[in-house]
Amino acid sequence: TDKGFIFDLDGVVVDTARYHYKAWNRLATQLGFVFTQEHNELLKGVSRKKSLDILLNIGNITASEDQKQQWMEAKNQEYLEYIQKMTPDEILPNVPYILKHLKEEGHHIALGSASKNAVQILQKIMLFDAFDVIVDGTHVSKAKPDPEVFLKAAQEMNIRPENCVVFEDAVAGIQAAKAANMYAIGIGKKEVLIAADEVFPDFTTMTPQFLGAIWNV
Ligand code: B16
Ligand code: MG
Repeated sequence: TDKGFIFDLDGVVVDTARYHYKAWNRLATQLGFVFTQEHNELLKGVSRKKSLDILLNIGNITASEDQKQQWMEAKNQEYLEYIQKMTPDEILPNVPYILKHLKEEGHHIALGSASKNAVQILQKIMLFDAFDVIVDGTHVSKAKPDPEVFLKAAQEMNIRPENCVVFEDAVAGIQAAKAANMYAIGIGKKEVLIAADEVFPDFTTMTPQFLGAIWNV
């Protein structure tokens, strides 16, 4: 068909936010300040570099670019240790069913993630082959809320942006999807993802009927 479905990774396909949190939290502790779960919300969907800047801002810390690079590398090393241990059990509920359904309907399926570790994660959870196109943090120069990642995915699927649906858990990701002129489905809380066209708490309440009706309303 001429429809494309773009999935964010962290927070949509898997819950890696808790691993990001553990790794950032270790850094914050080393630097001598408290980094809460609420603070971690600000990092969702945001690039590694931007995440560090937000974290340092919370701790009121300034640092040289060299120092920041070192901290980012240390954080990522720890994060990689967590994701090495991931298994397909960590795929969020109903995601495989929705992917299978969309494929059976002949739709195009893409990954649109800010993460530079996306391919490794997909391999660990055995979902690498489920995506026709993968656009991640290694392919883009502008992070969400810039639409680059999603526009690139649409282009590679050869589908017009207005015929694409994006599944996103982050505010910055919903903004990126809307800036790309796509239909944005939020995964999370309505109060948080206010700019989304529709919000579901997770994939368990999303039906094939709903997805099929998006372009007929
Ligand atoms: P990495 P997504 C994003 O992935 C995460 O939500 C965000 O918390 C993280 O900082 C970013 O990836 C970069 O990740 O350090 O692995 O390159 O939600 O866009 O799939
Ligand atoms: Mg996300």
